[in-house]
Amino acid sequence: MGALPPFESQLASLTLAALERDGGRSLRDVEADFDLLRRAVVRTGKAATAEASKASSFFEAKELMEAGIKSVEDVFNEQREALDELIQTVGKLRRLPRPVAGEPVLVLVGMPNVGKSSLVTATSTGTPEISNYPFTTRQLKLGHVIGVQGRYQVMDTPGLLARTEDERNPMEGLTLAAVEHLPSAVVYVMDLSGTSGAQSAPLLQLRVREQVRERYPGRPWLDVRTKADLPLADEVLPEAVPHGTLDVSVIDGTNVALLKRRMAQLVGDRGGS
Ligand SMILES: Nc1nc2c(ncn2[C@@H]2O[C@H](COP(=O)(O)OP(=O)(O)OP(=O)(O)O)[C@@H](O)[C@H]2O)c(=O)[nH]1
Ligand SMILES: [Mg+2]
Repeated sequence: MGALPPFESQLASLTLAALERDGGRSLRDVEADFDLLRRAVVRTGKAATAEASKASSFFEAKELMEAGIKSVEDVFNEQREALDELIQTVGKLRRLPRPVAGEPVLVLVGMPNVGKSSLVTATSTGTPEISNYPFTTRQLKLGHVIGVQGRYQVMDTPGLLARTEDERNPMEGLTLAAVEHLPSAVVYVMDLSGTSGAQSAPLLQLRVREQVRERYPGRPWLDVRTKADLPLADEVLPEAVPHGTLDVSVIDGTNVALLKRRMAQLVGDRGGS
């Protein structure tokens, strides 16, 4: 998979690992079986050609050729399962939803339960085609939006947790791979009301924001505080809220229209990064 672009390569690895986990065979084994089939076909063909070249008459050569073709067919049919299995595995990879090459991707990054998916629903023009990836119950979703300045894609990601890079699970890795490798802009989604659960406590969300921001300093970035219909949690001092954060609520509609415009601007204004 070395020939694939980095994001697609990571997507393929995750999917293959998931197929194996679900009782399928590894791509390496499927490829090894197919290689055995290929070698057997070539070997049989060569042997038949060598036999036919010894023929002393046209008719004998023709008979040997027909027998040779039959033996190649027999070898192929004996092991054709290996080819079917390879075709099936390739088909699964082909059907994976992939971001459209070159089209900007707006990645919603944030901790679990902070309101990322609600924002996607509230800001999408029409119904985005949401495609689910098969490797997890926590899905990475990709929707297409027709914005004022053209098409762009919205990636609704499962939450990032507060932990070091080496502790991250594959889904978190894929979210970050999207930010790193795709022509992306980041909407960092925070719920500072303290109602997203202990795992997504406001101060942890601010810490994860710093971590991701430092890692991708060049990405176009928008900070959004969701659930703005609720007050800030006691532990969050107003000055701790990042400068320029947009307060949004999907419950009372606060700044939803403005957010749509800011999102479109963000993908239109990628500065080639
Ligand atoms: N009060 C209030 N609740 C909200 C708002 N937006 C989302 N919620 C609630 O917050 C909860 C989580 O919202 P989701 O949009 O599923 O959050 P998420 O970040 O996609 O969650 P995961 O995908 O599980 O990480 C839901 O119960 C929503 O109803 C808001 O603006 N105000
Ligand atoms: Mg969600």
